[in-house]
Amino acid sequence: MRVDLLSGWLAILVGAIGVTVMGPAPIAAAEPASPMPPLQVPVDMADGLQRATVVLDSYSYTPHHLIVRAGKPVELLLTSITSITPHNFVLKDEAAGLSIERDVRAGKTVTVQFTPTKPGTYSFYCDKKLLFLPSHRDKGMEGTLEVR
Ligand SMILES: [Cu+2]
Repeated sequence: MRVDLLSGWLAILVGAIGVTVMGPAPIAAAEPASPMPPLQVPVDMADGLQRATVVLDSYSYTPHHLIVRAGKPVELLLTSITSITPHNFVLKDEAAGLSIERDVRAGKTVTVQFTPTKPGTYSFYCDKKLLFLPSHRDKGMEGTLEVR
């Protein structure tokens, strides 16, 4: 009886080790798939504008992190690639003098110009939503404007 009991425990032990060895490797905090690096917005030599195109999709901005210089005008071409869903671009920070809210209908491109004066990190986002549903911002449609 004692031998049976012992071999039973051994079987369980071996089984447990087997599972540990054979099981899938533990996945440590999965990183997001190839995150896009911040875009240092180039200055157009012809007109001095810091110009970039930002693609709006459901529910994202690409690139979602832009770096610009303070005191120089910025021009963003907001290009929607959706076929139905309207989006917008909201960038507001009273202390920094930023107050932009522009609708971007499906498939359209609109241009916004502004001159950031105060270095800092500001969020832009889409606040569109359907009744009772989370806003697009809640679904991840958000980005960062870094003013240096
Ligand atoms: Cu949206």
